[in-house]
Amino acid sequence: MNRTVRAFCLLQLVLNALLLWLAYEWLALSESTVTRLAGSAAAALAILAAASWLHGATFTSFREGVEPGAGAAFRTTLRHLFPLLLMVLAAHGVVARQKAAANQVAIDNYSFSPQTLTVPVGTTVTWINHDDVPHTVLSMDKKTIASPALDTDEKFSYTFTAAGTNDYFCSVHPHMKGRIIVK
Ligand SMILES: [Cu+2]
Repeated sequence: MNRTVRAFCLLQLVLNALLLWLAYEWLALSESTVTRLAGSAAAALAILAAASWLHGATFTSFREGVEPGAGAAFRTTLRHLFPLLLMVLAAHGVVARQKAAANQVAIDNYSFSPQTLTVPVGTTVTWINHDDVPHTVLSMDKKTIASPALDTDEKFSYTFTAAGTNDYFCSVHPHMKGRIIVK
């Protein structure tokens, strides 16, 4: 591998990684409006096409006897598309699950877990009741955050739009306390 080829190879890798990162940052799984969903779909298509071309170009550049060109690049991509998609979906699933778990408070055995959670402004926190008795999530002022009684496996979500410390408790069992710190 000479120096030019190595530099080209590195550039391809970096650009591919950049495209995948952009795709991940731009595409949300749960879009709230049809317009945003359509925008995301268009962005996804453009990113997929660009990534496909880069991927195919990388392979055809280094294969002997294949004429480098857009056609060969896309044909190579088509052959590689299925395992690639599986890899991207798997990576997305892992990251999405970690993100979701990071913003979740479990109610287990009459306590909130984690008891103190620190999240960035704009985060939606979800409480889920794993106990077989009902619990609630109620802020100290009893109105900012006010969930209904949560039965087993029921969830309640609240989006924190301002920085600050939010203490809450369960109105059924007032000794159950928790804190969400929003930064
Ligand atoms: Cu309770």
